[in-house]
Amino acid sequence: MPNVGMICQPLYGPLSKKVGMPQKFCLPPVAYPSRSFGLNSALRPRFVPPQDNPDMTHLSDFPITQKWPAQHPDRIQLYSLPTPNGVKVSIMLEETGLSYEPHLVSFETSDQLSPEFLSLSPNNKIPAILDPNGPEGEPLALFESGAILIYLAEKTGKLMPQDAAGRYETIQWLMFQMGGIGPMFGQVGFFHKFAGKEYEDKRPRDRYVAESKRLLGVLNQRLAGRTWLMGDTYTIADIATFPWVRNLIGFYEAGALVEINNFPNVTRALETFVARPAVAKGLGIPKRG
Ligand SMILES: N[C@@H](CCC(=O)N[C@@H](CS)C(=O)NCC(=O)O)C(=O)O
Repeated sequence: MPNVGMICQPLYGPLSKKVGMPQKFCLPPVAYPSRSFGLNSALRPRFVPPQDNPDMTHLSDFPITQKWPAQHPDRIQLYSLPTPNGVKVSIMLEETGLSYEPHLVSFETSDQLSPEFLSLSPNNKIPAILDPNGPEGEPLALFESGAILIYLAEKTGKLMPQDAAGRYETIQWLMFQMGGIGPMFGQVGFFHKFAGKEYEDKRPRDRYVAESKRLLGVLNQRLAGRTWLMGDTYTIADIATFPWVRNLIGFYEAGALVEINNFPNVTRALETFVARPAVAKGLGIPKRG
């Protein structure tokens, strides 16, 4: 590694004095590989082809399989419900053609709070997966839809650009959905359609509606002259985003409230999205009981 010296950052504010830290802290420089590090590089997790991995069916060590037994332990196990977060993963699985076995996690019977589900998804939220054939051929359990989408994209080499810059840009829009669109639209649902609609004080509802409109404006601008968030390339960022737009207008019945007609690029992309066969199929998986 070339000696470029230490990287020093000044520490600001009274905290640095209070905790007795030096006014500057220094780190050795990080050596980044000079070549590009897209999905094709050595940093990509190594996946073993299923036919070369006879040991991959040992799912019984995972307590979740006691409540939801695997009929096909060689397939990816999906624990979900067709909500906007849940369908991201069923749509992704349909789009990639991976074989999987869906299991319904019913909120009516509080399945998400069962010890078996919590053993895999400690935040008691769907979706979650268990892949018998994860990196290095070992089983991999995952929760958080964004993490699952990235994982499945890397596993298959699909729905994510192969070049490093395109990959990070896709992740950027994925995070925009995870941190903005999902949480804000969800609050609109609560205050407009569910328990929060009884609240006399409309300020919380109006705050989330205003923020959702702002986010729709950002999406609309990004989609101007682009078919998808990444241009001509359909990616996991679209799979994360459009189920939420569909839900806002459909299930939450908030289309008029957010003045969805002001965002024609968003509605046009939504129409293209729902017309995809894999999307139409994934939207209904797992089947509700
Ligand atoms: N950030 C999480 C959010 C998942 C989430 O909120 N899931 C909801 C359904 S859409 C859930 O499982 N709710 C059950 C509960 O809160 O008890 C993700 O994207 O996976």
